[in-house]
Amino acid sequence: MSHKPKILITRKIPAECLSYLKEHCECTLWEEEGSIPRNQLLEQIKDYEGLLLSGTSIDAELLDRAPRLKAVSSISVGYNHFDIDEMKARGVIGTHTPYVLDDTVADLVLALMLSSSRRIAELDAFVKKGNWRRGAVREEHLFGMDVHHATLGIIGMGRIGEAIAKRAVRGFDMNLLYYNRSRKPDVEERFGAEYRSLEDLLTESDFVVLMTPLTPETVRFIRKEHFEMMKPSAFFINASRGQTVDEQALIEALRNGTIRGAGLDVFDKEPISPDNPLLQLDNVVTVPHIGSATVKTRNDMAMVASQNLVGALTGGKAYVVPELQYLVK
Ligand code: 8YV
Repeated sequence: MSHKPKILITRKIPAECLSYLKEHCECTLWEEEGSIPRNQLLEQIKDYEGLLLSGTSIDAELLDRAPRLKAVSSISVGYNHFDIDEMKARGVIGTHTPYVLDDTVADLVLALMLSSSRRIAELDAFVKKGNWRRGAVREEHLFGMDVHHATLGIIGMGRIGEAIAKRAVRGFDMNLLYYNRSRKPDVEERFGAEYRSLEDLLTESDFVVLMTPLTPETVRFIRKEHFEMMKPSAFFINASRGQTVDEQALIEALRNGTIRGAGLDVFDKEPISPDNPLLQLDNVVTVPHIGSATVKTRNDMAMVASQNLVGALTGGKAYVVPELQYLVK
């Protein structure tokens, strides 16, 4: 019988993913709530060739204790928790789950745009507190801002950016601007998107959506001076990673009216601290990093991640992260 690689599954996954993995691998499963605690992972990792996880840091400390490790499969599209240089140094393959979550994350971004500009969360609380009195809705201080026909600026025109563009242009007749490391002629053609410098995008947009991956180049990418370039009527939406923004600068901009509001799925520290000042602001809509969190998409991500792990360990197909693809070629 051929050798079955030993893998550690560090969090619960759907039953069909587990049975698929069991066909191909010798599986050890963390069955308690949440992910395996780091100290236990560090203790156990030495025996395993493969690791299935989400969000756990793959760094020198862990890799030093993992002499057999060949592949790490993350149930996420973002892979900022992979220390790419350390993985390269040891030839450890890292995989992620692109494509399956694009539409789900794009839906959430539209929800954040609508919710912040039409003040859904704030006015939901208003109604539930019993504050809705006759005539209240004629009062301008309760009015919101339109999404349709407004100008949307997307920073980071990857696959998710494109899915947002499609909804914004085809569904809401928005004008589309984008900033990206490289021009995207097909996006310009399909959605009438216009390329802008970061500064011009910030100055012209009614909604600014940050959709860039977190890399050493994008840490604190949006700072005080950038909020100051935005319109006082503009909304800032972030569903990428919290560390791409200077959160303190965002808080100031929201407090002093530099911008009108924000819709946030991601935060500098997650879970967010209950005393974070963002949670005191009426002009911020917050959700707990649920961009990809629908039943179908999370199941699909877990299955893609399971297939990636088997593929990476057996020389089959896998979505290896771009920086490490040379390891499998
Ligand atoms: C993940 C995400 O599910 O895919 C990503 O990069 O941010 C989410 O969709 C989350 O990181 C938990 O794994």
